[in-house]
Order: sequence, then structure tokens, then C-alpha cells
Amino acid sequence: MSNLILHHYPTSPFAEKVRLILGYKQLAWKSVFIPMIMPKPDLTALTGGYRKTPVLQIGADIYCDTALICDVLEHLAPTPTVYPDAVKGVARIVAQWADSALFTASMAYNFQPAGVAQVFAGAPAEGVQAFVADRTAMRGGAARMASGDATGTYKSYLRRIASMLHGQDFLFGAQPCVADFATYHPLWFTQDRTPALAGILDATPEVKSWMARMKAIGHGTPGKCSAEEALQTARSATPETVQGEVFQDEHAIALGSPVVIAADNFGLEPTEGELVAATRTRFTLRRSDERAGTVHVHFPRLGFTLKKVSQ
Ligand SMILES: N[C@@H](CCC(=O)N[C@@H](CS)C(=O)NCC(=O)O)C(=O)O
Repeated sequence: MSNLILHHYPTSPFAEKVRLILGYKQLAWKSVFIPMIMPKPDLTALTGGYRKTPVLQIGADIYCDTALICDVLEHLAPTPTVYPDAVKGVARIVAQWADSALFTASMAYNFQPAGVAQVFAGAPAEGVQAFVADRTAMRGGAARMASGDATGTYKSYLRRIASMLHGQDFLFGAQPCVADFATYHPLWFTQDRTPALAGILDATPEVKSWMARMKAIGHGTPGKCSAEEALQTARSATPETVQGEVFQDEHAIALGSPVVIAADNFGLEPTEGELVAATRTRFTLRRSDERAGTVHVHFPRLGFTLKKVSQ
């Protein structure tokens, strides 16, 4: 029986990145569907505030952000690797570009009126308004990239991806790596969720063939799990002790201090707890919750801020 629980919803692009890596590594996993907008009380009982999608739970350990989730899955199932030695650095850098610049341009393109009409077909007007208000608040009130700017940017990026695929099946060779999974998910949204706008992919047939190869990887076969069962799993488990070098101090904040961690842009909901580790690559907080019990919540250093709570 699997102990991996993914908290996600079907239309989430970042969740699609993780679902495919779970499929690629043939890891068994359980699926908990979470709401697309706030409030998400069952999720935030586990995370302490972080509300983005997806979140990975293993017992009483809660992993936020797909960059960290990829590292955790790699550790659990090193073969097949998503970080081949020869391209480890560049694959992570391309993945970071895809998760930020490519994702922003693609989603601004996808959410022009014809895309919105498809994504929300059949949904009540209040549901659409609630979604728009939620995402506008997450962007701190800033507008999305204008659709003309997004279209031009997306087309340029698609041509660059096509040239990387020249003469090879995946971005860095014969096998997919983390860069493929990160580049794929915003394009998947265009193709699967806003097919009225998917004609933009026709100018780059190499990209379309690569997308078919990525889609064929699949998600494996997830088992079902309710939010209540996931909370019960956390309550009855003990968080893992963080292994290895647990303290690289860059903030002059001692282990054991009360701290707050938040994303450094878009969706700044903070998580508060006791700092139990600050490794080279991640932060771990311990917190207790009435419904989740005592959990460790893990964040990558990249993309997150750490601050001491003044008492
Ligand atoms: N850096 C985050 C980004 C995750 C993200 O922005 N996910 C989107 C969904 S694809 C999100 O959280 N949207 C708001 C929500 O689901 O509440 C990661 O890699 O996990």
C-alpha cells in the first residue's frame, strides 16, 4: 500500500508535472482532491497556511512546491532519474524557467476569453467570479500579462523548445528529465483544457510529437483517499527526523526559533512553526494542529523567504 498522498485537483498544471513523474517512476500513490480556490481548510490544517497546488504528504511529513516534491520522489525512486548527471544543473535551470516565465506566458495566453469560456463551460457565473477574485488576490491585485504580449512570448518560447527537440526525443536526450516535466505542464493546459486555443502548437510539430510522448507516460494508477483519511494518517504518524547536515545558517536564525515561511511571489500565505532544519536546499518547520497532529512542513529554499517571528 502506498504512503504517498498527493493533494491536488485535475486541472492543475503543476499537479500534472508531479502526476507524470509519479507515473514515470512507477510509484504507487493516493489522490486527494482539494478545492481550486480558498478556503482549503483540510489542506491548510496540514500545511499551516501554504495553499498552492499540489502538496505531497508522506505520513506526518508535508512537502510544499513541486521543485521540492521532485527531489523527494527522486530520493524515493532514483531510477529512472529525472536529474541525469550530465545535465543536472542545466535541467534544473530550464525547469525553473519553465515553472516561471513559460508558465506565466502560457497561462496568460490560455486565460484569454476563448480559453476562459472552455475552462468554465457550464460553471455558474458566481464560480467564475470567485476564481478570478481568488487568483487576482494571489497576484497581489496585479493584472495578468496582456494577451497580445502573452501570445508573442508563448510563440517565441515554443520555437525555442522545438529547437531543443531537434534530433532527439526529449529536451536533453533520449529520456525525459525534470526539464521535460516542467516544460510540459503549461503546454498540457493549452492542449487539454483550452483546445480552442491549441492551434498555437501547430507551428511547432516537434513540440506536438514530444507532447504525445510525455502524455503517454501516464500517471500510474492512483488510489483514492479522502481528506479526512489523509488527516488521520498525519495524526497517527510521527514526522521523520531530518537526515544529514541540518543547519546552513544564512539568516542568523537558530534552530528551535519560531519562524514564518512564505513564497517570495504569487500566493504569499505564510506558514508558522519551529525551525527544525535549514539544509543546503530546504527548510523544515514543526507545527501542531488540532486536526493534523504534529507535522513537519518542508519548503525549498529557492522561491521562499524565512523570517523570525518576533515575540
Ligand atoms: N512554485 C509552485 C507553484 C504552484 C502553483 O502555482 N500552482 C497553482 C496551480 S497549478 C496554484 O497553486 N494555484 C492556486 C491554487 O491552486 O490554489 C510549485 O512549483 O508547486
